[in-house]
Amino acid sequence: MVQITINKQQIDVPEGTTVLRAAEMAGINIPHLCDHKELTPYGGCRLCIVEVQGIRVPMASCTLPVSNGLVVETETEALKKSRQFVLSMLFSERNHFCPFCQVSGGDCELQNAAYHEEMTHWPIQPGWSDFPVDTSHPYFVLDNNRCILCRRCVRACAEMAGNFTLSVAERGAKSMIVADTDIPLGESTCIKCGSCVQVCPTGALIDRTSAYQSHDKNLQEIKSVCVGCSVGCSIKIMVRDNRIVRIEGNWDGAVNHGAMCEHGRYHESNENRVRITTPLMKKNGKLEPVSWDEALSAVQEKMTKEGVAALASTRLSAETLAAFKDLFESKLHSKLVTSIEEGVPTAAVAKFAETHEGFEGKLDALKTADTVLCVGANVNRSHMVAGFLFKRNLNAGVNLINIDPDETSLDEVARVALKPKAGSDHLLILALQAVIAKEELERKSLNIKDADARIKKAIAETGISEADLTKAARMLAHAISPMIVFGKGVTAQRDEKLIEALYQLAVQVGAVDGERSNILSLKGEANSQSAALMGLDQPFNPNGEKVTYLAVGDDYVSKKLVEKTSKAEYLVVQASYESKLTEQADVVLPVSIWAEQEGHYINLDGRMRKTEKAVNAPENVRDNLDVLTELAKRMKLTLDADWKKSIRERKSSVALN
Ligand SMILES: Nc1nc2c(c(=O)[nH]1)N[C@H]1C(S)=C(S)[C@@H](COP(=O)(O)OP(=O)(O)OC[C@H]3O[C@@H](n4cnc5c(=O)[nH]c(N)nc54)[C@H](O)[C@@H]3O)O[C@H]1N2
Ligand SMILES: Nc1nc2c(c(=O)[nH]1)N[C@H]1C(S)=C(S)[C@@H](COP(=O)(O)OP(=O)(O)OC[C@H]3O[C@@H](n4cnc5c(=O)[nH]c(N)nc54)[C@H](O)[C@@H]3O)O[C@H]1N2
Ligand code: SF4
Ligand code: SF4
Ligand code: SF4
Ligand code: FES
Ligand SMILES: [Mo]
Repeated sequence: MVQITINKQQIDVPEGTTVLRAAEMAGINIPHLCDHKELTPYGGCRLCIVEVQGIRVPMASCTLPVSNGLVVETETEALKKSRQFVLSMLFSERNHFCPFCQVSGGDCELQNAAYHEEMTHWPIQPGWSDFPVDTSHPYFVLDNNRCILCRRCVRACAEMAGNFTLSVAERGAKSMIVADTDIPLGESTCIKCGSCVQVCPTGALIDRTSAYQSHDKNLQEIKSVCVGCSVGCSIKIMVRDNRIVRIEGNWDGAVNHGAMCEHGRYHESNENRVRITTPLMKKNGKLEPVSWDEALSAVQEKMTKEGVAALASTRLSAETLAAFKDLFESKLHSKLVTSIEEGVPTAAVAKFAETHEGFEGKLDALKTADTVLCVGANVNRSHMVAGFLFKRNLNAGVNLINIDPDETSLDEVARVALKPKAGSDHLLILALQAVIAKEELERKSLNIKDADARIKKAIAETGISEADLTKAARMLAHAISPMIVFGKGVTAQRDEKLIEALYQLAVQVGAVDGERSNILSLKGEANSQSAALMGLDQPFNPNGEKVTYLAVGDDYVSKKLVEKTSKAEYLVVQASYESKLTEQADVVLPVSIWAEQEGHYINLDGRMRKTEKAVNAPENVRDNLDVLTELAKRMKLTLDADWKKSIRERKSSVALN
């Protein structure tokens, strides 16, 4: 700890803290623009200047590390004058005619800083010239005329998203934010995560969908968790008049620290499917609106008499999944009770966990890994924020080894891309182990006796050359902090032995060692892990049962599911949106979407968190859990499942916390 004095207040802060952050810890706000707590200090705007005893010139506090006995003043008359000058320069350089700007009036950090310094105008002639406005991006506009060159966006793109799309072109007053080699943003390598927009302190990066809709102070801010995938990013849902205006990453989120992906930030709030707003029943071959009473009576009558095959979405809350399991499995004794994922991303891992409880590690390990082995997981498409965690370090020398039969965009950033024949992963992993053993690079010996045979077999059957195999094996074995992640390319093989081989490889190279457990499967949807723990992971083959009950909620449905249920004798679909599935249903029960309900979720590395209700559902739409409870009640059944108990029925592959 280091002791410093800020505005006569003595405080103890950890070594390495900047004066700006130290002041913040003591509740003292030093005005700043280019600095952001989740980004590397840059020291460009000079607004954060402070007076340091013994030093003649003011110092930028955002790049000044604390040292013992440092005495700092943050609010003197001289500093105020200097800050007014700094701001005057910024305002006069480009077009800052605030009344025309969407962030003016509360959402602009530049304007707010000026008010803080009690400025009403700036005394310098504006001398701006025209800068380009880039409107080519689907989600935001870049207006360089409002840019103050703080480079927060450049740093966010690199340090949050690991995407390195943005940079500064030209020099001095002509400097400009550009994408790639100065091409339109909409045609660039941008992956549309929106991190740059979230950090921009001015109106230079403007969100298209929420522009001119309201100032932040008039928006309700509901802290919740994204249900876009199993990463489970912490979010803030910004709401006005029962409508989601915008979704932002929560800076305090333990998983994502503010970052989000396109799917979570934009898709989850900009829905274009058609909402179902009333119960429907098939009459003379056509779906017609009916009352809840009529719909539920019809369903209840069928379910009491006939066997039911039941399937639930893994986007539903743990409370709903537990009630679903209780109703169909415990109370109605249905033979087939499963989830929409059919255990494809989880069943093999859950099986392995029976003998290796809690063998999986935490996402955070990706942030410090020096070598990442990615097997059958396209983190450029699914679980994007998990990908961000190591892609940010690519420029710092992190090695990526990607194993995927298909060419994917992940190959572009991989040091080694192995393209084995689909389904040959087991042979390949065994061969990687063999090479590491043969070259005596093992951290822990696996006592491999058949190394040569393994290598020979893999070369013959996976299509991987000996040179590539050796290169990948050496890279992984030489890592100081290796991490293995795997996805559906692996788990869809439903082979517990393949999971075991990956685990052994992790042990062999020191990714798993004592407390360290740097191996992680990425799982599927938001509540993939809850469904797995409740044993909702059987393949869905509903032949034989008379009634099929699909609680899909607001999930997308695959063609496969539509086909599998096309011959159902009696099909009940509990859904929020119209689809081919609801078209073929006998009864459709309209239910709330993710933002209209609350409940618990377990993310891919075992974090248990609650999502909050942010908006009200349409009038005649009911909560997913309520529909199941009501159905049970009509059948004189009482649902008594406790989700916290239901998730303890099996050993978990990840530690729950
Ligand atoms: N944005 C977004 N995120 C999502 C989803 C979404 O729809 N959108 N969906 C969620 C869901 S439901 C799921 S299940 C997960 C899926 O997430 P992942 O588990 O990452 O699955 P995929 O993205 O399909 O990537 C699987 C990769 O495995 C490769 N592969 C196929 N066969 C083999 C093989 O035999 N061996 C190896 N090594 N690789 C193989 C495929 O080419 C593909 O690139 O993502 C979740 N996350
Ligand atoms: N054999 C086999 N069976 C499986 C799986 C498998 O890999 N193999 N996977 C299992 C898993 S993990 C799951 S989740 C299920 C369903 O998994 P899949 O069968 O893989 O279905 P999806 O591709 O996730 O999505 C269903 C449909 O919704 C559409 N869709 C998804 N997201 C969007 C979107 O954001 N916008 C629009 N407009 N359309 C979208 C897709 O185009 C697709 O047609 O199947 C499970 N069953
Ligand atoms: S949206 Fe994301 S990837 Fe695109 S420029 Fe902004 S930070 Fe970079
Ligand atoms: S676009 Fe915004 S975040 Fe980027 S440099 Fe300009 S003002 Fe800063
Ligand atoms: S990574 Fe997953 S949880 Fe995070 S924002 Fe994207 S979809 Fe949502
Ligand atoms: S905040 Fe310190 S120089 Fe910009
Ligand atoms: Mo999935």
